[in-house]
This record gives sequence, C-alpha cells and structure tokens, in this order.
Amino acid sequence: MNMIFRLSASVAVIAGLTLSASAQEIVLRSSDTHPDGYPTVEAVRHMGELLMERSHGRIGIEVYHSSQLGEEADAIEQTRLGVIDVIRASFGPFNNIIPETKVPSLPYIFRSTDHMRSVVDGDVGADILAAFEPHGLIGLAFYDAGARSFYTGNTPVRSIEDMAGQKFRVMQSDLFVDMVVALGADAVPMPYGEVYSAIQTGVIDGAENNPPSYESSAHVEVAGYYTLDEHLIVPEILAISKSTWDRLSPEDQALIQQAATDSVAYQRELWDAAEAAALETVVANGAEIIEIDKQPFIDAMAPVYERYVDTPELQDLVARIQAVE
Ligand code: GTR
Repeated sequence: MNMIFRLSASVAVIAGLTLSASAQEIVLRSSDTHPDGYPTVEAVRHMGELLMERSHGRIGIEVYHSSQLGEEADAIEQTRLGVIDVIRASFGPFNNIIPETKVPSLPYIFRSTDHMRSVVDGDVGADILAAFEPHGLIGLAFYDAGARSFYTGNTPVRSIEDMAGQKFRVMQSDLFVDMVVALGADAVPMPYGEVYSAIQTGVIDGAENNPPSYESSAHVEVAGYYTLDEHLIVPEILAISKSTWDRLSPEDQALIQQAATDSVAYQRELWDAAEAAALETVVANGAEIIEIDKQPFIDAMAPVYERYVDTPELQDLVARIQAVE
C-alpha cells in the first residue's frame, strides 16, 4: 500500500455532530530495518512531527520499524517501485545499483565521522544525493552510522592474520564481499535479520557493524569479540520514492525536503549518544572490545579501490572526498 491520499471529507455524523474523521490527507509509509527507539527510527518520526506541524496536520509519516515492510534490500526495491514511500537504509545495498554510492562505501574513505559529516554536508553530498534520481528515488538526507567493525563468536580478531579462515556476513554488496576477501577472510552476503541465527548455528563466524547495531540486534550474545578496526564509515540515506514524489505538489515537496534536512541534526545527536551507550552496554554484557593496529587493514584495501573506483567520475569523487578537510 503506497502513499495514501485521504479525503478530509470523510466525516462521521454522531448525534447531530459532524466530526472530521481525519484531517490528514497524505500519509507516507516509511521503512527501517532497526527496532523502535533506534536513532534512525526516531529521526524519521521527528521528521514526521515537523511535517505534521508545518502542514497543519495535512501530511504525516507512518514509520514501520524492525523490517516490518521487508528486509532492507527488498524494501529498497519496493520503494523504487513506489510500493513503500520512504526508506532509511545504509548505502551498502545500493552499491550494485547506483555507482556513486560505492564511493562513500569504500573502506577507510572517511578519516573520521567528522570528515564524513563535512563531506555529506557539502557539494559532494549534494551530488551523491542527486545520483539516486535516475534509479527511482529522491535522496533527501544523509544520516550517520558511525564506524563498522568486525565481530566474531569463537576466534577473536587481534591482528589481520586472525581474519584468515573466518567467514563474515556482509550487506548485499559486491564491494563488501571483496573487502572481506582482501582481508584474507570469506564473505557471505545475507539480510540483516538472518545474521543472529547464522552465527548461532555456525553458518558464519561473525559479521561487521557499528556498536548500536551490534547491540540492538543482540549479535553481541552470539559473537562477543568486537575488534575496533573501523573499516567502514558508511553513511545512510533517507530517500523518498520518485513515484510518490512526482505526485506531490512543489509546495509539499519543499515541506518534505525541509523536514528531512531538519531531522539530520536530531539524528546526529541521538546517534552520538547511542554510540557511546552501546559500547558500554555490550561490555557490561560480557563483550570484549579489542583495540587493533588498523594500518594493515588500510593497506589491504588497495585492490578494492582499484576494482570499484573504475570510472573517471568515481575517481574524481574519491579525490573530492579526500580533499575535504
Ligand atoms: C546497520 C544499518 C542498516 C543495515 C544494517 C546491516 O548499521 O543501519 O541500515 O544496513 O547495518 O548491516 O544490514
């Protein structure tokens, strides 16, 4: 069921009183893989509140969390088709579809979260958002996802040599498969919702994610060694289906864009708090956080850059990102 245009003419007559059943005319259905309360879920809710207020109750967002509308890669497809209106997702599952998304998904491309924020807030970010449109999506904003690191259940990764012989789940992106292979390990692309039992049953040895996801997915219960190699600072996208967008008036499009832009500061604030809290919680639950020399991991990424930065346009994007202070 896609964007619902509700007629405010729907009325109920009760004992001579005429009540407007709903003043809300446009309800946007939004998908997120994360559970209720996660920073991205709360930020899209906040965006919905801003929209309700600014549209005087005419436009709202219904946030479907916990993959209720499907696992991320499927939800992205549904959004491109206009079945879902809004999607909040990692850049990873877009890598095989939208070439420009490969660049912010490259391992160690960003020097820090601050560097990533400066890049996405500037003209490089605007160009990357614009790259979604030919693929059925309007990129509205970037959200934060901190840094992703590897975690394992049986064999802790204390140096790059410990990667050998281990099998890691990655997001559905060829780039991430090759990233893991370049580190000497095996990779299995798999939906997020299948990772817990895959580790538990020994189908895989571990996975990789940021601390809030590691904690909220409960993967920490089955993989207690978290190695701070921080190979990916991959941002997240908030996008609206182009088919939904094209049915909105320019005024409503502007309201939606502004509310999305305004939700970014809120998401970052929630993110920073969640990241600090998650590390504390996982340690309290028995996880071991392993500090590691990142340099061998960084050095191993050269073939991944060679293979995936495969056009002059993408090379230019890499150079522009590296040039941002
Ligand atoms: C999370 C990200 C999700 C999803 C998940 C995964 O960090 O926020 O959108 O991509 O990782 O690994 O599938």
